[in-house]
Amino acid sequence: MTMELKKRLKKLTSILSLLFVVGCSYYSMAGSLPPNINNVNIPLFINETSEFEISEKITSNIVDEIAIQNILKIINDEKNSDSTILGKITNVSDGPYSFDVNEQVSEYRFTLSVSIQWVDNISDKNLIEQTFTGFGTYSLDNDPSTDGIDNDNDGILDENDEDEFGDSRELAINIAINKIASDIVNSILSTW
Ligand SMILES: [Ca+2]
Ligand SMILES: [Ca+2]
Repeated sequence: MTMELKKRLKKLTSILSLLFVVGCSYYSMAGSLPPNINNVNIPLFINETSEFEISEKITSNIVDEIAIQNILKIINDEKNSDSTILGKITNVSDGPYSFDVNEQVSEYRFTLSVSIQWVDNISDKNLIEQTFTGFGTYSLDNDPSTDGIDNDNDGILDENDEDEFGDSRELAINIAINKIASDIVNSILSTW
């Protein structure tokens, strides 16, 4: 078996096991879903950082992730919603992360922190109150598909990883956002 084929199989296996875990948590826990919570309203997250357009990106990513997982109905009418997810982007850090032998920056890391409150609008209690952090790694000089960096930290590198392409900093931001969105959905799933 070639290395490339092995890597592809490894990736497929990890996707399948992820689906399995998500599937199990959905089916085994769906029975005890908080009975009064059937839908959620997700206003645009507050951005406390100077990173441009980050609230739009992360809010829509979380809305999409919840819709894809089909766990709660998303409604835009705040007054009639059973629950609300309030999000705040509390911190962005973006800078040198590692250096080569010549003390030149070899990797930059974009890190994003988002604090979330998932509020039960009937009891006014927080179902979740948690801060989530995600990061992506990138190089200023190279294309993510040839930079020798595992940008999304999934163990698959460069041309073997179909996720590593495009503008390097943009990719790192999207990786951080995707990680946070999927952690938030997992956190919601784990409450029932
Ligand atoms: Ca990777
Ligand atoms: Ca790469």
